[in-house]
Amino acid sequence: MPDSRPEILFRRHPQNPILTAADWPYPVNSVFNPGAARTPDGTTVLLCRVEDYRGLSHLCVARSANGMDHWEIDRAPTLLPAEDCPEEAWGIEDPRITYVAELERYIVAYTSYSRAGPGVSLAATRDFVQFERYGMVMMPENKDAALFPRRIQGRWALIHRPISPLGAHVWMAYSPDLRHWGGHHLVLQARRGAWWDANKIGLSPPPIETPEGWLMIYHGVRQTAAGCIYRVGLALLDTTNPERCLRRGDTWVLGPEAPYERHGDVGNVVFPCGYTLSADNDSLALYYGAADSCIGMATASVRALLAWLRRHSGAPETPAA
Ligand code: BMA
Repeated sequence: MPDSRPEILFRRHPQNPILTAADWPYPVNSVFNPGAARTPDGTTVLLCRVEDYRGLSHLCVARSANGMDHWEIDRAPTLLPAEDCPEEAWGIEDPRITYVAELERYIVAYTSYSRAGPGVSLAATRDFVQFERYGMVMMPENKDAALFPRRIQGRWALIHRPISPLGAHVWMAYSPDLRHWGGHHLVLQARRGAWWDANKIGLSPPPIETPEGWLMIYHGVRQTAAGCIYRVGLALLDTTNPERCLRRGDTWVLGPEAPYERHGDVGNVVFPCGYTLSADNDSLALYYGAADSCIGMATASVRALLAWLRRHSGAPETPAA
């Protein structure tokens, strides 16, 4: 049994929330769940989910030299749902960005909200201005996807979260060309019962490659009589076979505590979709949606997260498909 409050691994930026709807150059209801990347000149790019006054979302870029303030926000939506695309009829949401050196492109995995429910789509970009769409690659109901930054045993690998009769668990799929996907494999399951991650889990930002394996920051949902609570936990996946979970933390490591996380359009939600990593490969800036209303940032040390996982993981539950 954990003998104390969870250790503080993530430190919220003192100016949180770092971005809100009031910062936007055009009228929007809310800005949240941003994907993140750092471009070669050191600029932090956030690809933010922006919800308009119809309730539909699109994506909009905010750029900052230090990743904390003085954001330059595109004057108009950067990526709108495609007009001729029924898969995006109800908007596009929750982007995760992976830089793929082999392709010299960022691959964005995002939720396409179709009338049949949410699915996963991919798009490629070099500059966050022009995007090449690959279309929907995971049929509804599916979300919380991100591409690994390099091929695993010759194939592209994607983490995704289908809703299946088994529940809302984390899976992997593989592709030779980013367009055709298969080889689905269950990786990590929601824990059921009273656990903080009992009812649904899903990848948060893309997996982080470390000397010990792929560090996976994931969100867990617990349904309560008062609604859902979205919190964040850690797992470690094997480097060469990421279907294998090596460690899984027992407690959450970030949960809704600050007023902007507890109150908003959907209260009690922290929902990271992106991070940037400093040149030392240790200092992590995590960008997250707070209460489906605004954007927060929290910093952590990758080494400290790995050390915590070594101390705090029970045996990972073996997925039984
Ligand atoms: C999830 C996603 C997120 C959202 C969260 C809380 O299912 O749709 O976009 O932030 O719910 O509402």
